[in-house]
Amino acid sequence: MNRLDITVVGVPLDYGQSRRGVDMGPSAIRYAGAIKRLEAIGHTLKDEGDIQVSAIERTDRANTNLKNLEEVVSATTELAEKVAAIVEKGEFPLVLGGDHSIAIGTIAGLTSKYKNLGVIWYDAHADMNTAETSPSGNIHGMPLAVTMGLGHERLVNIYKDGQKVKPENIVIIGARSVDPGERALIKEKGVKVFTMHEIDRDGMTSVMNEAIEYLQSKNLDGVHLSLDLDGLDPIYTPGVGTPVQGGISYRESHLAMEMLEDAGIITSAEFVEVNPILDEKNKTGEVAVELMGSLFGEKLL
Ligand code: NNH
Ligand code: MN
Ligand code: MN
Ligand code: MN
Repeated sequence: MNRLDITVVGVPLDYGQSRRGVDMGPSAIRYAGAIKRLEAIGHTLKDEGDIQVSAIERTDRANTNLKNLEEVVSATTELAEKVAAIVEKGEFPLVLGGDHSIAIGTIAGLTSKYKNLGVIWYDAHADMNTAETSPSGNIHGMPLAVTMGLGHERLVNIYKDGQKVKPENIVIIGARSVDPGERALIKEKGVKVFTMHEIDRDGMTSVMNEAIEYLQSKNLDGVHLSLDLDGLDPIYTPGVGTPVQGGISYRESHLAMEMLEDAGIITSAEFVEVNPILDEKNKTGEVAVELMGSLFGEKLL
């Protein structure tokens, strides 16, 4: 891989879901050695520390069923500005979560540079709920809908008004827990989804080749990887808030990262939903860092 100037930003946000603790994700990932690991490959790393997130929940609730809307809006707005500044300098943003609602900010900020952005959503879930379809009110189940311009206006209009990514530029990999409203939206918008069924049936090699060819046919100027650690099977990544059995294996995930690296298409990345309180001795943080190694070009020989 080309040597990159990678800028790391942590987002200790856990207001996008109900289980506290994922705010410690950035620390866990740093503790597992992310910075040194990527430096050893030959990249130049700069760690900008964490976005400020209040540890105190606000009590002046907005009139909505979305949980902690104000906290999510303020953190993702700050993150979007930070990510925009990073890409404007020609650096590669690597964002550490925090729950998956942070993707709203990451992707919004990326649009300051990328006018036809692609997104790979590596996740057990589709994260395409809106306030109307959400079974939980948790904003971490909504970021992909928001990115397509659907959902609460406060979220949709972060950094810039409206849609940030075209539905046909999105690929979901690893889905196995999809809510009824999400299923309808996937069909209506024509989002490309590789569920566990396709991974089992065709194998990860075939799925990744197809995903990469699909994105390469879209004339994109960048591709963001949004990797939710719950995309993997919980036997490998137990430290996540909403584990779903029957997930992507550790080896398949390494292969997927290596194939993305070979294709050379990824221009930004985020690793989310690492919850050290639910984890077993930082196993999930360590898997995140190992996958970063493969994504950023670590070679065995
Ligand atoms: N689909 C459910 C919801 O919207 C669960 C989402 N949980 C996630 N998404 N971890 O990645 O509440
Ligand atoms: Mn997710
Ligand atoms: Mn998920
Ligand atoms: Mn490997």
